[in-house]
Parts: sequence; structure tokens; C-alpha cells
Amino acid sequence: MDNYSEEIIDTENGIYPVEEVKDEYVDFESTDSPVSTAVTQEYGAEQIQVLEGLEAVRKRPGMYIGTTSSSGLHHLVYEIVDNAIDEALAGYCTRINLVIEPGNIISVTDNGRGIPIDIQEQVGLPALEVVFTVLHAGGKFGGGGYKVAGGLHGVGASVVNALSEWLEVFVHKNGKIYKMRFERGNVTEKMRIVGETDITGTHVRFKPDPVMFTDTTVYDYEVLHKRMREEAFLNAGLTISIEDTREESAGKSEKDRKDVLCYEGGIREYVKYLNKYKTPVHEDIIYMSGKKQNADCEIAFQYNDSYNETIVSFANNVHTPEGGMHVDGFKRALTGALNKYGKKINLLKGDEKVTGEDCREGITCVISVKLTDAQFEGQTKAKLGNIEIRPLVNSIVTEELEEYFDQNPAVGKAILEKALMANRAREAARKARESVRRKTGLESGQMPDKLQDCNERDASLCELYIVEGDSAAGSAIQGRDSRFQAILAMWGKMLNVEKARIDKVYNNEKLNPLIVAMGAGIGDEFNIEKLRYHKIIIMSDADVDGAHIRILLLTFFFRYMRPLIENGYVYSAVPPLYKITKGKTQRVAYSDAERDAISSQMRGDNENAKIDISRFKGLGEMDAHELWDTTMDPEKRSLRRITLEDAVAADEVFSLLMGEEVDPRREWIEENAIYVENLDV
Ligand code: 0RA
Repeated sequence: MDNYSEEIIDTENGIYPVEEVKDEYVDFESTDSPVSTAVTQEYGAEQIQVLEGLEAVRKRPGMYIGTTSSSGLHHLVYEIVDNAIDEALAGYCTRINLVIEPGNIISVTDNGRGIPIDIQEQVGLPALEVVFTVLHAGGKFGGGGYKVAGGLHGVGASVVNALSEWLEVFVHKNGKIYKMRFERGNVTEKMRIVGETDITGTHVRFKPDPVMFTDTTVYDYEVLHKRMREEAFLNAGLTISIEDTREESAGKSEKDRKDVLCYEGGIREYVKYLNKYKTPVHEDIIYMSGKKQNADCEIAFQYNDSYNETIVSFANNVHTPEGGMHVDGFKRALTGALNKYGKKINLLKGDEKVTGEDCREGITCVISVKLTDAQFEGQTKAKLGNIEIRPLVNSIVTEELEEYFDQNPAVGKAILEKALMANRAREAARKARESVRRKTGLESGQMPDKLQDCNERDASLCELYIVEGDSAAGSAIQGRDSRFQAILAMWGKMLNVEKARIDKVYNNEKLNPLIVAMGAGIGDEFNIEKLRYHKIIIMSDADVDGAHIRILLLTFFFRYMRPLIENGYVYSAVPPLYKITKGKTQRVAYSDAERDAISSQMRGDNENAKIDISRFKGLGEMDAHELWDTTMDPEKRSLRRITLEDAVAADEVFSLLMGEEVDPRREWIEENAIYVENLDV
């Protein structure tokens, strides 16, 4: 199996050079379908019909792949890989190789049975051609209903073909290599035999059409790598390799990157991976699976000592970020099983109970179900709607968990104790919230002393600057436009919210004024409608303390006010790095490149002009006027919006930077050396 990919790629590289290619049409004797002239004559008419189908894709690409931005570009790869994964699910494919080639050409090779090449009776065309030219044709072969994979839109190979400048496919099957080629969905080379082979499999190469993908045609290795890793976790034992052979500067950061992903433990290893920077509450990764009524279900979970709930769910290998019936079934069963076990071992007395939320504090869980006819619901099709899946998951988890706890009482007890702690903390938090409300007027509208508020009351026009340090806050207060800019001073080390429960957060002397000033509450009670400012701007120095405050604030927003980030309300101010002086002229620069450009501009023709370049050590060095001019004036400043592309990834970085484990934190900082450079100025 190991030399398999090399063989196909060799074929590509010219073992069968074009000159040597026999220009014959396919030898159909090896299939059951006789070729007749009638079929060949009908070919033209059929083809036109087929092409009309793909024109629709080029007219409205968004309808088929969501967007034609970077995300749509990457989606093309998923469509092709998903077809190969279907072949793996059917039990015929063990390896998939993905290569980003020079010119951002994508190559996907699998060692499955090869796409069927025989003539399709209904259309009189080779199945291979139909797969790439007829919309939604992908699932119609195979017949056994195994097709369960599929990207968000599940539209298949023909859409990728329609949106590619060119696409070529090689099928190794029946001892022969069959080739076809297309341009923008049109057949430019009919299927023909180009060589012989002793393996089976499918190799697709395509170049996304820059006419369709106007934003970018550059692939991001990390994006593809992440998705391939997910696919490898979800398909235990399947090997997926990903390789970047692009020339440098064509979108890759390292030379010749390659990762080979194979997880024999499947989703168990996924849970381990998600928990890698956390401290587990029990060693074992609890795993259960079951199959009932045409549906397969697999669940793996482990608790860690944090207070967060991470449930990552999939239906037919498609991520369901909003959960759905499979997740509901799991949650009910978990709560039920823990309450039952608590009674049994007498940790829960009388009518004492733990709630669902208590039971999920600190859980990291992966749920994967595979079913025929999955229904995806919700605006972004991010939720599994098949109602029959809920009782299915529920019964599997209920039965297996009871047995698991009986056999592993120490684990059962540890989890239950954690849920009980959560329960008590929730009660304490409720009390804290009430007392904070009374004491600090969370509801009375009374503003904290540390806030210099603005006059405007329309939140959509208001900005809150969170400023580090006394002197910077002083300058900001003097320099601001008080009509719409409010200043909140913040200093010293802040509470690490990763390690604190909600009651501590409400009572914290640093965070409390911030919560009150923002006016929207936190946690479950957070209400974005009540938010008093639609721009929350973190203004801190480009040094270690500044970075510390920034990360702590982001952690806090991430954990307790996530919609704030999701709505794009959080920014970081971009203060200048350099002051450049020549005589009476003074300018500032925000980057090294800008510094160099400005100084050479100031120098002009005079090589010896005396130019002084100094580095701003901190915001505090600027007077009120300078601060306004360079960093706060909406006409001139630039702001960096903080986005949350991927909550799970962010969660990881936050945990890593804030958690107790020192080694992974150091590794992360080393890997992100640019950041460190900024830290150490
Ligand atoms: C249907 C039937 C057969 C193979 C495939 C689909 C198939 C499709 C793709 C797409 C990418 N890689 C693929 N590998 C296989 C089997 C037909 C037969 O038994 O001859």
C-alpha cells in the first residue's frame, strides 16, 4: 500500500507521456456495456444538456459552495476528498493523499475501486463523465446507500469541475488507466486509456478558476490540514496525507510541509487531542458505540478540571456546530445516568439532583453519527434534525454508561463529585450575582468611579477604551472626544478567569467595573441588547504587561461575553511604534516598513539629512494630543478587529496560555515567535 501513491504520481509525471498515449477510445470489452454507434451519435445532444447543467453552477456559484471567497475555494477540496471518504466508508479505500501543487493546483488520490467507467444506460455516457458533468450525480452509483459523507453542501465532483479552470481525472481500474479532462466543466478530452496499472484508485487534479474565485486562489495549508485531521479522527484507521509542494511565497510559510494523519483510536484520540493542554479528571477516555436502525453512533468523552463544556458533534462526518438530535440524546442520557448513579452510591441524598449543566462542566466530548438521509436544519444547516436519532443515542449512552460506572466506580465517583461541585458553585454564583446587583447597582445604572463616560446614549455610536496604566488613561481622558468616547482605566494583574468561577468574576474588583460599565451582564445572563458601547477597544502597550492584559481581557470576553466577539464589537487599538523627527517635522510609523519608507521620504535627495528615529516605549509616553492624533481619532486611527474564527481553536490557545501546564505554553510562544518579538520590545 505504501508505494501506491508514488505509482499514481509517477504516471502523472510522465511514465505515460502524452506522445505515447494511445489515442483510442475506451476498450469497453472489459465492461458489460457494449458500445454502439447509436450511443456515440447521441453523445452530442446529451452533452449539451449536461453542459447547461453546469452553467448554472458558474452563474450562481454561491448556491452550490456557499461563497466564492477563500472558504468556497477550500470547499472544492472537501468535495473531492469526501468522495474518496465515501469509498473508505464503503470499505474499499484505506489511503487518501492530498497535495497542494505549485500554482495552487489540488491533487487528490485514493486507493479505492476507482470511479466506474462503464457506459451509463440512461445517458449513453461513461459513468466517469456523468459524475463530473451532471449535478448531484455523485451519489447515484454504488447503490448500497453507503454515501454518508459529504461537505456542508454535498454537491459533488461536478460542481468542482464547473468551477475549475481545468480538471483531470485518472482512474486505475481493470488493469488500465483511464483519463478524462475538462475545462470549466466542458469535456476537452473524452475518456480514453492512457496506460496500464496493477492497482486501483482515483486521482483527481484541478485548478480552481480565477474567474470564479476573484478574492483568492491561494490555498491555506493550515485550513486544509485542520479539516483533514478532523476527517482522519472521524474515520479511524484511514490514512490521510497532506503535502505542500508549492514554490515558496505562493501561500505557504514553510518549505515542503507534509503531514500524515492516521488515528487508529478514531474519536477517542480526538478527545485526547482536544484535552491535550488540560488536566484530566480521570485517565480513561470513555467510549461507547452502537448501531440501530440504519444508524451508527459513536461517542467518546473525558472530563478535565476546567469549567467549560466542549461538545464537538458530527453527522455523516459533517460538523454540526449547533448540535441537534444526536447531542440532545447524549445530554439527556448523561444527566440521567449521573443522577441514577449518584443515588446508587449514595452521593446524592434524598431528592438531591444535579442538573444537565452541572453534569457537563469540564466535559470534552466528540459525538459522531452516521445515518442515511441526514436532515440538516437551521439557517446554516448546522444542526441535525433527524428525530429518531435522539432516542437511539439516548439508549446507547444510558445502557453503556451504567455498565461503565459499575465497572469503573472511581471514575464514576470523580465525575459525580465534579458535577456536585458545579452545582454548589452555581448556587454560590446566584447569591453573588444578587449581592453584587445590590451593592454595585448592576441594575441601578450607577456607573463605576473608574469610568469616564461619554455623553452619547446611542450604543451604536459609543466607544469604550479600556486603557492600561495611569498615565495612558490620563492622556486618553484629556485627548478623547467625550461626545462618544468613554475611558475605563485598568491596571495591575487581572483575575485569570480560566481558573475562576462566575461568583469570583462578579466580585472581582478589576472586572466588576468593566461588567457594570458595559451594562450587559455576563455568562448565561449576557444580553447584547443592553450593551452600552458597540466598540470595545483594548488599548495596551506593546510589551509583556500589555500583552498580558490583552490576553486576560480576551479570555474574559471569550468565556463570559462571547457574543461580543462574535458580533465583531471587540477591537485592539493600534498605537504607533516609531517617532521620526527631522528638524521641526515629526511623523509616526506603525510598522518597520512604514518607518523605513517615511525616513527615506524625509531624507529625499539629501543622504546626510539628520533624522532621528525613536521607538515609543509605551502609550504613557504620548501626550493627550499625540494619543488622539495617532490612536484615537476615528479619521486617522486604525483598529484591529478581534474575530473568533474558530471557537475551539481559540479555546485551545486561551487554555494553553492561561492553564497550569507550563511546557505547552512555552512551546506555543516559541512557535509564535513574531508575537514574542512584540512582547519583548
Ligand atoms: C461507486 C461505485 C464504485 C466506486 C465508486 C463509486 C468510487 C467513487 C469515487 C470518487 C472518488 N473516489 C472514488 N472511488 C470509487 C465501484 C464500482 C465498481 O465496483 O466497479
